Amino acid sequence: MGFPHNFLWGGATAANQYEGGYQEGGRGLSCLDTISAGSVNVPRRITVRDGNGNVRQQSKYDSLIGIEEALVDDHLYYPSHVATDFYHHWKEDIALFAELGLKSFRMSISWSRLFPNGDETEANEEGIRFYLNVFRELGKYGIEPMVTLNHFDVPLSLSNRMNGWADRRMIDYFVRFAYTCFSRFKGLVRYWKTFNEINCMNDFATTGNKNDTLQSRYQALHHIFLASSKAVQIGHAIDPTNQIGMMLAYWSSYAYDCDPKSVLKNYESMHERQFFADVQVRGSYPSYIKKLWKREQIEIETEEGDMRLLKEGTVDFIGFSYYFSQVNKAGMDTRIVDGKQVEPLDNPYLKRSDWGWQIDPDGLRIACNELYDRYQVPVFVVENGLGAIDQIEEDGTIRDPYRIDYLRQHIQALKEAIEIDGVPVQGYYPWGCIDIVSASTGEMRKRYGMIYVDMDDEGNGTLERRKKQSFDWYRNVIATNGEQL
Ligand code: BGP
Repeated sequence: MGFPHNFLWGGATAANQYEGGYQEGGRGLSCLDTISAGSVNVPRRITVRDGNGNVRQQSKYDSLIGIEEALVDDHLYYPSHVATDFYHHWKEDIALFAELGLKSFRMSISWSRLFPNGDETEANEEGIRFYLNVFRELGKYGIEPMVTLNHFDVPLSLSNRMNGWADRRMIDYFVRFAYTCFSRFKGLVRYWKTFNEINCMNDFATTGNKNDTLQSRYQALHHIFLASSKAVQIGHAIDPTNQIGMMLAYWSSYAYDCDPKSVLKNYESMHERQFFADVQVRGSYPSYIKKLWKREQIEIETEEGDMRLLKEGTVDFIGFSYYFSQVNKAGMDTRIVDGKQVEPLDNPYLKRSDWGWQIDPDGLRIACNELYDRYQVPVFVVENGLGAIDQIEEDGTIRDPYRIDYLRQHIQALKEAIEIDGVPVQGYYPWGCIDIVSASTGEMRKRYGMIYVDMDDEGNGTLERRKKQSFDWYRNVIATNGEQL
């Protein structure tokens, strides 16, 4: 009963939102380094040089066609540059994770820290040393690293020179990067994921592709799928004990009413998520996507051996993020963009977070079941949490009962997925176990952590770390293996 004895109680982060040190240790720029902050209502902006040589900022939703390059303007503030500075605080932070009792810690590797321009033949040794230090320090405390090779983090040079993942040469560059990680960190890391939220990799920020046609997006995705499959094969060959997974942004979705048209719409909306796992777990392109390509006159350029590679390079597990659920109604455009529905439709049974995300713990249990029923591989919840504004009280404490409530209800739902439904969930990683920059808005005030970091939305702050009330609560959850929530 309850959680298995070897359950991985974790915490999750990503280099582009946490690491900082953007110009230190020989690191090159990544696409995200060119994107400044926004807010819940104002989209983040990219700094670009256009065909006439003018430097300006534009919304990340505007077309980048005709843009010569994306760049960094030294007068502007970019949240990824310092982020919450894991680069200089790793020892202190890992000690705090150990005190919290984490069994596992999820982080990502900055591609441009190991390969500053993305296509060098030798890795940057200073970058390798940084991650070796981190993994050894985690090992010292018995904390198992869960490493995402690529969390929305493409070297800028590859975007400016060859349009990122739209170019097939990216496969070889990524495979060299993956090979370097598997071989240099062998024995220190056993759990890997190839690409974060692969179903969200559809814009410049996440792929380096400045061409936003559907044709180009699916072509880039084909390259990403192949790169992932090759990385899985290489990772298994280097160390057969490696567990290498995919990572999906998941949300449960419901038909708003029993109008069969709404039910059908909901069913179709599930394909938008399943497509990615169908390729990465089952190993081939599903029929509904081939039909969609036909309708949209999309022709994917492939080479001989591509389909075999997809079949042979399937993943060992599914990691997924889960924050909210969604409802679909016939006749309404209910797509999800940056965590928000295009036409927000309230589910009358649920409340929304301050950032409009519909809170739904039972949806997590449903998600676990949907994924395991269809794919029959172990699942890991590698992101879950509540983005909220925290206040420091006069006595210096930070009380975050709202975050505790959210986590408690979701862990309870997870327990039911394991205990009642028999889903082999192997780990749970609250997102941003320490405060980090928000991906969608670039804000600091949208905090997820159990450890507060003194930093504001303009990049001012001492970076001092401070435990929140949720720190003690989660420590007890881990210590009792989820018995005391
Ligand atoms: C996921 C990403 C993370 C993360 C999280 C929370 O989409 O994998 O990088 O940030 O969502 O989103 P946000 O930071 O926008 O609140």
